[in-house]
Amino acid sequence: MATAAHALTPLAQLSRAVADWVNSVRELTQPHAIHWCEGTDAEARELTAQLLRGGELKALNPEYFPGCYLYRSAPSDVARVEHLTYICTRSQEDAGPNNHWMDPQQAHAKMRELFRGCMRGRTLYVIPYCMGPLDSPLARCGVEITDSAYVVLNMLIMTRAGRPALERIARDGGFVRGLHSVGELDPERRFIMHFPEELAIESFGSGYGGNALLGKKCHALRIASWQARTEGWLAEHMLIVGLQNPRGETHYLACAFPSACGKTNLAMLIPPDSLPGWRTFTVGDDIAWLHPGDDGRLWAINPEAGYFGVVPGTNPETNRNAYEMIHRDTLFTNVALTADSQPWWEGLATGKPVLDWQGRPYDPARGPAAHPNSRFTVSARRNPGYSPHAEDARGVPISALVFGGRRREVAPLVYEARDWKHGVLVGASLASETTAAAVGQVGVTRRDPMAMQPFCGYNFGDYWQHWLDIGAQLARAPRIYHVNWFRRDAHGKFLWPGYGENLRVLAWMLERCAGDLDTHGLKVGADALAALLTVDAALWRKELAEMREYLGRYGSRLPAALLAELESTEQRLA
Ligand code: OXD
Ligand code: MN
Repeated sequence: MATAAHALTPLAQLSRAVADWVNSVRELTQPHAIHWCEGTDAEARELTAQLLRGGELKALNPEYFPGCYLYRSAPSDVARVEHLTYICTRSQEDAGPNNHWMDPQQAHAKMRELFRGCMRGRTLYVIPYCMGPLDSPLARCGVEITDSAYVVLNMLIMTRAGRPALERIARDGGFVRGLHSVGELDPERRFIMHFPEELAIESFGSGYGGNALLGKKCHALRIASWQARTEGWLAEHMLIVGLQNPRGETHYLACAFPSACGKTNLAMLIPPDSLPGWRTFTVGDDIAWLHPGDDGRLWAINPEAGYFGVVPGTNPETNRNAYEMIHRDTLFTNVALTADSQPWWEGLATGKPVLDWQGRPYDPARGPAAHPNSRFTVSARRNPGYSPHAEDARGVPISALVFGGRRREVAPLVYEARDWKHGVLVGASLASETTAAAVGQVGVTRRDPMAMQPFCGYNFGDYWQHWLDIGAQLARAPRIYHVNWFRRDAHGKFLWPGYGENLRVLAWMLERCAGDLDTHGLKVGADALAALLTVDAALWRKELAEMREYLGRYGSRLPAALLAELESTEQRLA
């Protein structure tokens, strides 16, 4: 940096609004010190050293994993907690049947009691951050206050955090206020509250991922979805990937899948040898902010700057780029360890765990060595496939939107929606088997419209209407598809190889006018392919009946156009 540190305005003086808020939080929480995050590498090194001294971080084998650390969360704090996550709007109807709701005054009162004095003896960290490229008009800023240095380290990777973000806040004025404390990590005193009308988040009692890194799910999805409706855009649980065909043309796809259904792998997909001439580029792996452009197309930015990915299953075959990326400058949470301090997880062909994710001698009788929801946090810039347009201020133009769930049956490998309106119905019909990303039973099928069930900050009825309104503005709307990589045969075996081969399906979408799915060199039998593409009319009639029942829950908030779309689909199937 050209400017000497002493010449810089102290962070606490950059924005009056932020400083006033920090002061009021200081009075409430009573920390012994306040640290304003500059966002420099030196600061990250200092915080890392401090956590190493305190034993909260463990350095991994520097020969094979330079700059990598292991963090172990409390065993009762390993996933998002949807049952403790609330949307606090003045009217319960605005939160909708898709959210847990609490009256904002009651929620503030409850949280005030939890936060009162909770940072005694601790440091209060102020993290100004920007979601999206710092110079992008589509980006939005926030400030997270937390008492966890581990959270700070994650936020420094996952967002554009520090002085430049605070400078932007000082210029723009508005920011999302996120207050977080790990509290006592007591599941009985854990709440993740959102106040969309106030652009505020209050999270207490968890230090884990989406509950604590407030820029991610809390801000970039729940609060942003509300903000997006007010401002005329969409905040979605979607990866963004660029595909370059052998003719050298690049198209971008945004794909919505529920948690732990392979978004990170798809975002970093490497073309199989059987599809020569194709290249792929990652723009984002989890969240897309989509804006109608002046040219009638839909443009997308990735609000995040890093990946908070599920570790188990990551290997050179499933995701070579992620596998290589996480060998340097990566924060691991809840993985196992080998005898020579290398991280270990299920799905690795080499190495042997000696300590499990809780630091106990590994005993297979106690379950997997790495927690199924163990994570890596790594900067997007370390991705060898990072798109040269990922930092473009106006984003990238989207040619197709893809919805997908984890379904053993019903949903075929791929189908295309007839138009935008039908596509909204397809997205609204998304259902998927639950995974370890959230606390609760794994493997039960649940409705997960647009993969946003845990993340939409308002009534789904209003949200679908907003989708319909956005579509009406787009002269060149993306086509909409549905995929299912997870269909199984009668013996429970996956029918589709997935991973790199998924490119065939994406390529088909982009080249659809030109012909059939390219199956050249694909090791999938004709019968399996037929099974993958079947639409069983009886199963579908059942599916539509369930869908009608589900949509009915939204009562008067359900857009009439969506119901009409369902009815015409029913008629086509009859
Ligand atoms: C995530 C999730 O962590 O969706 O991305 O749970
Ligand atoms: Mn996600």
